[in-house]
Amino acid sequence: MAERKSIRELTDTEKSDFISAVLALKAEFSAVDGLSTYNRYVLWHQLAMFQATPFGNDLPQTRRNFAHRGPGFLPWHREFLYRFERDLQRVSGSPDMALPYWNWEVDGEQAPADQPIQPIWSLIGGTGAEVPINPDFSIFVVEDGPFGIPVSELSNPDTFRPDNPLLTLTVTPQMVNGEVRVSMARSVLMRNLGAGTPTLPNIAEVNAALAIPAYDVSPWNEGSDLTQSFRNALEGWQPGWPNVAAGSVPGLHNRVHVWVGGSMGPGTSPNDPAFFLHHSNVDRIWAKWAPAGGNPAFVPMENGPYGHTAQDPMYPWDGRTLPESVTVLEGADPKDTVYIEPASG
Ligand SMILES: [Cu+2]
Repeated sequence: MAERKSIRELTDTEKSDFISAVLALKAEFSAVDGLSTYNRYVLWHQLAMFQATPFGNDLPQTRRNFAHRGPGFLPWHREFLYRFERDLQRVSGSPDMALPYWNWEVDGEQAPADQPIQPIWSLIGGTGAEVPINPDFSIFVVEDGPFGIPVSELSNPDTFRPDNPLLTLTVTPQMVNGEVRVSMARSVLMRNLGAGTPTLPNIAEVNAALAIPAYDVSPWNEGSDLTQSFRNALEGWQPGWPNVAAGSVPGLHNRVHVWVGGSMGPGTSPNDPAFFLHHSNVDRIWAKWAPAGGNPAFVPMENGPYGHTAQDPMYPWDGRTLPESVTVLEGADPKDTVYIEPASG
């Protein structure tokens, strides 16, 4: 059983065990292709995000892909986290180790200037240091915490040896004759907290999503009606919702990615361990949601987009890309996950 707790409520031992297990996955390199177990999650997320469904040869920038912009968004990430958590348990030798969750809606109640100094950032390192690349462009390199690399080390060639577990993965996929080709490179963890959008979602916004009676609705994409699509509200493709006055800010889950910035922006966002803590909270919100008005817990049961319909296998666990097969409904199953709500707030 995996009892997922708020990062605010972990004991010091639970914190250090969790960080050690993540570092162990980053340091566990495949003898076949040199990828670490951790970076393989980065690769699969990027490849799932790169492929449009229904299939197409162009980048699915504004289209449903195998893991986002459709009803499969929540089941896909639930399966992804479940597998990551099993790997944490394996490397740590602790069968009860659980992924913590970052309840960012509590941080979203703080003044914007205080949001980047909440407990998560003392656990996994904070915002990055500015490194100008040219007069118009800077990167923000995380220097502190267990996953940081000091800027002074960036000029040291040893830093970029492929066996440095702290290096992040850059993945550039391309469609060549209907097949995905991938080139990979190494980078460092980057964050620019609060720069992309000034505040995290707050409790009222989460509650507004929880009040939506149905799981999802046709056309099963980023345009699904927010009075009928809990999934779309939580994923966050409709700017400003539920505060129309907020204008162009992205919605709940998406806003957290944008607010963290840096490595959390592109399809390789699992590079930042914040990804797993963020998605654990997204999954917790889903676990709290209950359909109302006689709506089923998951739709569509049939005739929906491939990879997003109940009995479809999910990429890459489709029996072809990887040998195992996991359907959307199997992904949606909470399995042994239990969320422990914080004692206060
Ligand atoms: Cu994702």
